[in-house]
Amino acid sequence: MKLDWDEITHVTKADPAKELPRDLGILARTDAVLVGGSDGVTAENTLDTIRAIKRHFPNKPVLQEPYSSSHVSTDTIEAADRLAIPAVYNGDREHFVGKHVSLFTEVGSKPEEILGTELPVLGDLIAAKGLDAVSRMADKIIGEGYVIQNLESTAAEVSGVTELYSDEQVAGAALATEAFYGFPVFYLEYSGAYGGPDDVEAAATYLDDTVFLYGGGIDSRRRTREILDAGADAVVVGDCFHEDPERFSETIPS
Ligand code: 1GP
Repeated sequence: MKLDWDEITHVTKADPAKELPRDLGILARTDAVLVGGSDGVTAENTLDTIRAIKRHFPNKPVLQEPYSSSHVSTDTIEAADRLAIPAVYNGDREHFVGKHVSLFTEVGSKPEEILGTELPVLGDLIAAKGLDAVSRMADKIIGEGYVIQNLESTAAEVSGVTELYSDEQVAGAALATEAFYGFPVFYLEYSGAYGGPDDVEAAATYLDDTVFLYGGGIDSRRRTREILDAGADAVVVGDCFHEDPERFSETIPS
């Protein structure tokens, strides 16, 4: 499926470890769904979540956002339209370099060298479907330059984030994404807290070709508007989707 970011201003983050709202119809007006979480996520619950959403909305873009290779299986790769993989600027080395080199080492290796490694899922995929499947998978991967700005969040804990960036550093990370690393997405993550427009504005100054996602504490149309007006391309809404479907609907820009 072609992903047209110009059409996307509202993204829902569905956490596979949490129960989905009973009426998935509330997703009708969100533009895309990211499936991922930091705690209790497995390839199985991820697959269930992706499939449940696709059953209701076959044409809505659904991206898997795995934090660990254990969240990924041949089935999740096939079911999701993209794999969005965070590279956390203010995390530990494992979350900016280590994981990704491991992943692509496997993707680029020959099947017989992969089978039996600690990421058997990819080995199985390659053995079953050949190297074409590997290149199809590589095509599905998009990198997200990620800054996590809430030290209390599980995302910060699992990514080894111990310090917040200043507005200037957030802007620097945005500029590095656009001008140096070339990730298609820059994601400013306040997970569970509302960060306000200041560092959104600072980052937006430097983002032209890069899609700019903001996530954290969006629970009203006013906040959605404030973040979009500050220069983000889209808001990502997580907690509200699982906890308060009515409020969730109010976060969608009219
Ligand atoms: C979390 O950015 C998302 O990864 C959304 O944050 O849960 O605070 O809405 P909330």
